Amino acid sequence: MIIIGEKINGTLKKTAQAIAERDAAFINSLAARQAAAGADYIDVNAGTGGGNETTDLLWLIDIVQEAVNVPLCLDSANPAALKAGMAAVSQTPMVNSISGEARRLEGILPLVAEKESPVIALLLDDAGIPENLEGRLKIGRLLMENTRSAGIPDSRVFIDPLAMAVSTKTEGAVVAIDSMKILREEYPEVKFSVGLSNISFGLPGRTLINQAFLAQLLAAGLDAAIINPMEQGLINMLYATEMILGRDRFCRNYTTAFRKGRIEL
Ligand code: THG
Repeated sequence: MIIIGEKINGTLKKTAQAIAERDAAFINSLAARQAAAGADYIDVNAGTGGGNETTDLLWLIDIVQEAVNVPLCLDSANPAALKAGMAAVSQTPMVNSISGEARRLEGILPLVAEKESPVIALLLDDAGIPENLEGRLKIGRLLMENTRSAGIPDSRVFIDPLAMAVSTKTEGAVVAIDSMKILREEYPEVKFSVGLSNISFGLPGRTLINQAFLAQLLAAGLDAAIINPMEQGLINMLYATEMILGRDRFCRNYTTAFRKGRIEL
C-alpha cells in the first residue's frame, strides 16, 4: 500500500504556525521523519487561513524537496495553487484532489492530464458529501466519465470515498467500504485512497479505530492512504494485514520489517 504522510498540513495548528513564521526547520523535520518512517509520498497542504495559499504552498514545496527525496502529494482545492505547485516540483506529484465540483473538474483535470500525474478523486460535489451509498456511486461514475474523456487512464485515478467520523455517522465506515467495493467492480483498473484518521474523530483510543478501519479497507482493496507514518500501531497493522490477505510471499515484507525495527510491539 502506498503511504502518504499527512503531517505537513496547514489546517493543523502547529504546522499553520510554522508556515506563518516561515519556520523551515519545523517543516524539514516533519518531512524527514515521515520519509524515514516509510512515507512514499509527503502530503503538502498549505491551509487557507491567513496567508496566500499559493505562496505558502510553493514555500513548503521548496523546504520539503530540500529535506527528502520523496515525491509530493499536492493537497489543495485551489486550481491556481495546484498549477503553481505542479510547475515547482522535481518529481511527478500526486494531485490531491479533484471532485465532482465543477470548479475543480474544470480547473484541475486538464493539468492532471497534461502532466500525467496520479490524481485523487473525492466522492463529493457542489452539493457536498452525499450520506448514502447511491449518492457516492453517482459521483464516482461522473468522475470516471470526466477522467476518461480527459484521456486519463483509470489506473492513474485514486478514488477517495471520504469516510465520515463514525462518532457522528454510525455507518460512515461502511458507506466508504461499500462504495469502494462496488466502484472496484465497475472500474477494475481504478485505485482507491483514503484519509484514514477522520474515521476516529471525537472518540478515545483513536489509533485502535484507525487500525480496525485500515484492516477492513485493505481487505476491500485499498491502494493508498493518507496517514501518520509515525503511528506505530498502524504500521504494525498494515504489515500484518497485507500478509494475512496473501499479499506477502514467504512473509518476506513482514519479517524484514520486523528485523529492521519497522514493526515494533
Ligand atoms: N482525503 C484526501 N486528502 C485529505 C484528507 C482526506 N487531506 C487532509 C486530510 N483528509 C488528511 N490529512 C490529515 C492531516 C493531519 C491530521 C488528520 C488528517 C491530524 N489530525 C489530528 C486530529 O484530527 O485530531 C490532529 C489534529 C491537530 O493536531 O490539530 O493530525 O480525507 N484526499
